[in-house]
Amino acid sequence: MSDKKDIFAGDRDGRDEDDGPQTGVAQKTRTRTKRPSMYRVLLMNDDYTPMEFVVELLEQIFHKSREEAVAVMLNVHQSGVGVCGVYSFEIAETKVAQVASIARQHEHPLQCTMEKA
Ligand code: TYC
Repeated sequence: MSDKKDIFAGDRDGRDEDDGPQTGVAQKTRTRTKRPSMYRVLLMNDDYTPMEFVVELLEQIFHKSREEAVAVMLNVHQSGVGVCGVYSFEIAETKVAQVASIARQHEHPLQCTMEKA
């Protein structure tokens, strides 16, 4: 090597070496995931909607077996209200809207609502 001064002496890789401690606050952000709130979808009794219509709706929209659908329908018929299922907000909202739409198409007064579980 020549006698010129080597300006990179001791720091060829550019990494922090012995210039004292690196300072700062070590930070790590924690992403908090929340479980979604759940909602009960409720069916109301009325005097006009046919039992068979309610049973078919419970099979089609709420994926109940025939036996479960009959049991839920009879429970609503006898007690005035019953739970069709428990879902996340968006799914519950969609089910309520589907029931309202089908009931309206058939001109039945069937009412369906949702409440926080
Ligand atoms: N009460 C209705 C009838 O006697 C049947 C019915 C059941 C209606 C459940 C609505 O959510 C309901 N035809």
